Amino acid sequence: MNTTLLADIVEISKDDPVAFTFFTGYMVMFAASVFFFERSRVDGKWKTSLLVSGLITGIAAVHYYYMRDYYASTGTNPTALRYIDWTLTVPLMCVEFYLLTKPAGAKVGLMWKLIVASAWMLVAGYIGEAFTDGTTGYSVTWGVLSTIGYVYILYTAWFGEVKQLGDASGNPTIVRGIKTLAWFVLVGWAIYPIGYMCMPGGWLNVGLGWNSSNVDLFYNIADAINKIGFGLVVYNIAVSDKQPQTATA
Ligand SMILES: *C/C=C(C)/C=C/C=C(C)/C=C/C1=C(C)CCCC1(C)C
Repeated sequence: MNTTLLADIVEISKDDPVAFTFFTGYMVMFAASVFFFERSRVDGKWKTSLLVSGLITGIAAVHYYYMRDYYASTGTNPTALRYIDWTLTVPLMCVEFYLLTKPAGAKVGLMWKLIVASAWMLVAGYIGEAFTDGTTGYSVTWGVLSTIGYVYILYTAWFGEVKQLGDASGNPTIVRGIKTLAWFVLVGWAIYPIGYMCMPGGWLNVGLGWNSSNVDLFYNIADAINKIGFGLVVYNIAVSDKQPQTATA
């Protein structure tokens, strides 16, 4: 197998919306990173959170750079690059939850539980995509296993430790911000399993005839919404928080 990266891009075909989203995705991730890295508008205690937001979109930008070329030259899903990107960026989103709840007493264990759940979700998803035999049984089994990790993060953000510590902070800006992030996890992250189900054997593939090129369409749109959206929520918390700097920051 040829793993070198990769031929020059000649053109984007006008009937290839997937290629279009790869190129746009790269550029918006890049632009968002510049925005988040410029941290002079926020208080000292929020600078780390903004840095992490910029790292999330920055890591994504680099992967999109390679994924768009991969897609443009092969026309196939850049599954490995996709999952390498997620394996780095989703744990960093878990770090954001930890940083937001740390002033209210979050322990580092909370961060690790979320990271382990996200790793579980992604490893199962990767096995489900990369090694699929095209059967529904295979696709659904690994999809369901992956969903266990997803539901754990969802629960923690909506009802569990993240929600409780947010409330305990007594800071309305943080309570509202965590609520918004929880909505992102519920609605924005739910786009990914929709993409997954377009894989051979997946329910949307079998049921509606959606195919592998839809996978990247869903993933690219979801990434832009979630990675930039998450960062903007954190940015918004940082600029609207009027509470004095805490000792833990
Ligand atoms: C920046 C990247 C993000 C936020 C990626 C999130 C990915 C998911 C929430 C993926 C979830 C999946 C399932 C819940 C089941 C099917 C397999 C996955 C991995 C697509």
